[in-house]
Amino acid sequence: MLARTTTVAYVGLGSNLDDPIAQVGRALRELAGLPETRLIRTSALYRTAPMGPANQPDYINAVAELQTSLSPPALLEALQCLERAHARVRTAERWGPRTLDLDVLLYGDNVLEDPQLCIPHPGLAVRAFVLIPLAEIAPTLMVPGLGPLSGLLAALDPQGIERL
Ligand code: A4P
Ligand code: MG
Repeated sequence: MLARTTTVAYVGLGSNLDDPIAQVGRALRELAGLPETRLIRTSALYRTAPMGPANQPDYINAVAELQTSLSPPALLEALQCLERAHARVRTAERWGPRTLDLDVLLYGDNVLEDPQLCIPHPGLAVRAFVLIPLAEIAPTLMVPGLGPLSGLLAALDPQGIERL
């Protein structure tokens, strides 16, 4: 059998509604079940203060490392399918509460600038709730276009992030 090319991708998970710890735990198991994909590593869960509207519950965030032969759009589609299965209803409120948010943070060293799929994820460099769990599982990572993860992390305020 021919081996298919696989790429290491990182996915950010976030939830702040309907038992967020259970939502994220279930989503990690579901990532392990995606087609053409292996779940390589997962970070701990982190309780994080909300970015955006302050009148919403704290989030639970985590990051997963995948090895996948899904293309970037196919991976995004698979993640959105999982979001829908978690009864996520998109509202007009930017950065509002959600049962499950799955973001493609990185896909190998690819750089994509399509608004439908922007990689590295546009918020990556400035979000401690993404960089801290990412650094836990990939401390020596180079972020395409942005340099070493350790440098991004050093520039951030780690306040409001609690490792569970
Ligand atoms: N899209 C483009 N690039 C990507 C990518 N790399 N990964 C497009 C995933 N999606 C990507 O996403 C909107 C559109 O982005 C998608 O249709 C996709 O084609 P969405 O999930 O529907 O919308 P959203 O998540 O509500 O919007 P936004 O602005 O992306 O929100 P964020 O940035 O995800 O922020 N506070 C804490 N502490 N922890 C959090 O996890 N999350 C948010 C949401 C707010 N505050 C938070 C947290
Ligand atoms: Mg999202």
